[in-house]
Amino acid sequence: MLERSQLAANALQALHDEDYDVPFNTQSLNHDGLIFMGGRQQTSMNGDWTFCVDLLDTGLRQKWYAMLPEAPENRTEPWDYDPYMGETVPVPSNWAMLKEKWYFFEGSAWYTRPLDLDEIDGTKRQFLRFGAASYDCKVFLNGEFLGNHYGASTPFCVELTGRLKPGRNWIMACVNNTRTRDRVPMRNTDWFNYGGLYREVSFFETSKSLIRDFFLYLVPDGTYSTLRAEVTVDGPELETARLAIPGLGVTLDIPVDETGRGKLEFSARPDLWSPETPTLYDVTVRFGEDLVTDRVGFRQIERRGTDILLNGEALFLRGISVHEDDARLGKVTTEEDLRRRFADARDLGCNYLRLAHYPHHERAAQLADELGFLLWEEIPVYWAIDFANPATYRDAENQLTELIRRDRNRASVIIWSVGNENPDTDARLTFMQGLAETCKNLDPTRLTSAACLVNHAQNRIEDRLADHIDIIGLNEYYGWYEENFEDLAAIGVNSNPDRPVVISETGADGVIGEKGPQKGLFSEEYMAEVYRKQIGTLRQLDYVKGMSPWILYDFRVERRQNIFQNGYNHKGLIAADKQTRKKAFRILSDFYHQIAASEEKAREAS
Ligand code: GCB
Repeated sequence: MLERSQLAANALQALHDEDYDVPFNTQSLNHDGLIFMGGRQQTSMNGDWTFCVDLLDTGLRQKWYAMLPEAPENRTEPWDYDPYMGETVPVPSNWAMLKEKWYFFEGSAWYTRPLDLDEIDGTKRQFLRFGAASYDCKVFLNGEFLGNHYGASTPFCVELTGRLKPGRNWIMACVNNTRTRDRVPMRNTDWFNYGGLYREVSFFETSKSLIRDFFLYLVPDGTYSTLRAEVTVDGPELETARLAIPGLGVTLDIPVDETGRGKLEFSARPDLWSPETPTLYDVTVRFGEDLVTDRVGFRQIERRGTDILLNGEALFLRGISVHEDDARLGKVTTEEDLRRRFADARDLGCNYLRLAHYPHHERAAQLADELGFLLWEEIPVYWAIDFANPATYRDAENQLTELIRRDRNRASVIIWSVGNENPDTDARLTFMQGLAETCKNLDPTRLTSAACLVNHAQNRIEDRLADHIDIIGLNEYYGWYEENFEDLAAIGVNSNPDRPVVISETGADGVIGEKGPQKGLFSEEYMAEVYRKQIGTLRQLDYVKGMSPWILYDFRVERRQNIFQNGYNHKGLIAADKQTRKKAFRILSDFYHQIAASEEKAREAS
């Protein structure tokens, strides 16, 4: 911590230092530091944190993080912010949702709170875990910088071992949501730039030896009879980790090598997980004193020609896209919100959701596992990205790795998507190919996809990326952005994909209530008509193996400001109140229920 006399000198120096942030942009908090969390006891760090927005980055320049707590009357130098007093905000939250004057704020904000510990157990290791911080988060403990994380939607851990003292410790986080060219996403998106610590923060302890990573899956060889377990451990050397799956009568030792990795394949015949029978097995792994648990489903997803098969059976993905957005809470996700989301998807007749355009709260995939929904998960390689910049690639690959490591035990997740509507350049191809390979290296049990491009002159699907992914995602807005609806039928005829196509987006804005027009663009009626026509055309294309129209709920976005939009994208089948269903809801639900009924009939007949 800074001595008092240093503060004034530091304040002057800070006025002229334009490289003040360089030492902090380390990205040292990344996938390497992630820890498998299943079943771990955690102390919640949610609740009130003192808070201050800091447009000019005065805090980093003046080193606010190094100030000691002091009563104002005892301070001997003037100060621009006291992290230990003043306004508080709840964590998790997005500052835009807390005060009108913070609504459009983009920049740094400081969060401070105490961590009180009676004593420090020297036989243990201590960590903080942040569920997500948007976008850049620099973490400090008792005035010391511990590292920085990039990426708005994936978790990260910070090790505190050896740095804590008995009694009061201070945690500080500087969270910055500035949109810059080298980030993922870049500067322009069609969703609101919610800043803040908007997912749970927790403190936890482990033994010296710990399980960092655990991946358990059905080997996708078509026999449905082999499971593979992979662990990564760290800490004092032990030779084995013990795996138990009581429901399968499995208790086995996984040998661990000197690098801390272990892998084991064994025979088992689990009941298979599917949306109709979402069977999950309780699993535990012990490594020394460290114990983690999970609930894991086993299934095989594959593509064969233009088919997508789940457990050997061809299926149609009856989906809907969804953002993480709430009129009152912003990007903060609650259990109630997630359960409503799945209930609405169920009413719609869905067996599948596209979680757009970034990793959603980890609870989403846990619930999908339990309730029986298939998921597309995605990282925000969205629109313009600085594809030629190695730093951008590092960021994207790290976010992808964090997402995969967080969710790869979730049977519900069947697709990793590596990008959305990016221009077809060589740099983009190399970038996205690299990401698709990363998916396969980290996870042999899922398909890859991306929202690909159409050659509008020739009216056919054409994207060099398509050769490097399993499913061609297609965002098409015929009847909305693309006026000539007949072109969709032409694309259908002119395209001859060798792999399945999933319509990852389609739709139209429909504004309801007094402000909504009665007819024409932005009317509920027009939107319904687009759905009718889309369904009429798409149902005839035999290589279209699923769809996730845009979108379940209306969502907030800065760039849409016409008199009907008012800062919202109104393509939701349900309005922003998450209650009022528009006419198009019924049209899609009739279609999906029909498909489900005929699949059911076929199943009964076979
Ligand atoms: C798209 C984007 C999505 C937008 C949507 C729209 O193609 O992928 O993020 O929100 O269109 O409504 O324009």
